[in-house]
Amino acid sequence: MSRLIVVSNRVAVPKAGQIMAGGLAVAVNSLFEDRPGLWLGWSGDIAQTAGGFRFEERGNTQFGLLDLTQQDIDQYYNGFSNRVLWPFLHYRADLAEFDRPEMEGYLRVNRHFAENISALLEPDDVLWVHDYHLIPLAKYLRARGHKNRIGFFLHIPLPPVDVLSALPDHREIIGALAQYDLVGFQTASDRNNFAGYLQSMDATMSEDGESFEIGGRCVRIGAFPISIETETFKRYAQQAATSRLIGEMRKSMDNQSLLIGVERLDYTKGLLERIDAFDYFLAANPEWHGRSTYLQITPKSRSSVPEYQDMDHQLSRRIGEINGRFGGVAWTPLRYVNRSYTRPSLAGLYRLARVGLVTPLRDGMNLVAKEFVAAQDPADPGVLVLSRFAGASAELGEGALLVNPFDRDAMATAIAQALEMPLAERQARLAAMLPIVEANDIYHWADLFLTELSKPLADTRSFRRQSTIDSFRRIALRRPAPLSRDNPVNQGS
Ligand code: GDG
Repeated sequence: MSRLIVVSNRVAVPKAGQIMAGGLAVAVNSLFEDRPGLWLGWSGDIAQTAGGFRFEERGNTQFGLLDLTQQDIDQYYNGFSNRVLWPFLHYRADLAEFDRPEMEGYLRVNRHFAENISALLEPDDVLWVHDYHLIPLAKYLRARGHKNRIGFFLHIPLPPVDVLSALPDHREIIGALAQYDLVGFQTASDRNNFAGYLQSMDATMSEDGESFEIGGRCVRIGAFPISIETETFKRYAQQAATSRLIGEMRKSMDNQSLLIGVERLDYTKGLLERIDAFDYFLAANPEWHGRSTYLQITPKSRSSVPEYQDMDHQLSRRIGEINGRFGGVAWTPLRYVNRSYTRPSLAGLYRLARVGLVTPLRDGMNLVAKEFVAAQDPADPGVLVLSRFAGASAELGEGALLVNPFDRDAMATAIAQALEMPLAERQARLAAMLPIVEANDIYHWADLFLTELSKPLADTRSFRRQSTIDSFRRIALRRPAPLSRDNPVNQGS
């Protein structure tokens, strides 16, 4: 069997006795149980000169870690990846701080990755590259003559061509995705945005609309909604009932209804907007004073970036105002916690909650939404209040209370509706969501992507150029089909 090489910006090497970090790490390790493989990425360390890979082994998995220089980190990671691509791809071109030397640094680090990977590559290795930090990697590997099967998965959204075309040098960055054999997105909408982008670059399209020919290469695109370790999460949530942390939390709640939010401090997550909505909710619903508590868990992230520091200050100030205005000696409406909890503890807290608040302004998928669903007790489930701009809404829209995170009044109303929702409706809503998260777990997701990546490429002789109007009509007319092993990609086909 051919070797699988996973490449991502950071690599999660588990420490002895540590619970696996979750998500991608769990999926990758499970893939390596069946086939030989390597996981490559930045070590997280800073060196005087950018180095080559050093290897470590844990169980079945071999990790290749590469150091970067301070300049690399400033330009490639903090600069172009986090200050340009992150806001742009989350539809926030207004927040991007484009700087050409930083873009050059981004390309340089990608070339450095490619040089070092090139030295390891066997002709039948299959590569799976992850996320926006490494978009041009395939281009540099192709330039070195590698014809390997290479797939890419974008964990964050992809906006429409109008937004993408405002990114300076977008052809060099976004256009480089066409060097992969398969590009996977979180939702059909992201996928369709990329189809629109390729067509704006005069690509020709296959009859089925799944593959494109551009610059003499064929690229296939598809939607592969990422998921979680559903069964593990369910088990954690059930077992947490007896844990000390959950016991203490329950005691401190004194029969109040718990609302919970869990996310990194990031402007895309809509935290300030949600806190405002909670303010509106408290103002409009005095009967819930003393009967509900909102717990917001927000481990700090990217704290060296000034925008994130500002957001932290604003958030702390708003929360202080709300607690000062509505709280009393025996009741704090909003508990704000900046530390990280273990996944079993998070699962227990989700299960304790009557309402899960997941209201990003824009999000690739949002795994918290799926974790909240998996953690619920079907006999007495909580309600998921979910932003329509989270990728997860494409799958969970039937059962969640969908909200527009820019509409504070409507969010406040949804919070009240969730708190007051009768048991039968809560159960029906969970029943609409849980089977989806059970059927498409993280293992299924990885399997679907790799199965698709191993398929033969389409024959480009039948491809034709379509007017943008024609192709958008075709894409818009597609009906979502249920996700299954037989129909792995293109929920919109
Ligand atoms: C990117 C995309 C996409 C949070 N606090 C703690 C903790 N977490 C865990 C959550 C969840 C994960 O972090 C966050 O995942 P999200 O999907 O919500 O968001 P991003 O970090 O922005 O991830 C996103 C994802 O990639 C996957 O493709 O869904 O759209 O932006 O698992 O539980 N985990 C622990 N303690 C915490 O305090 N252990």
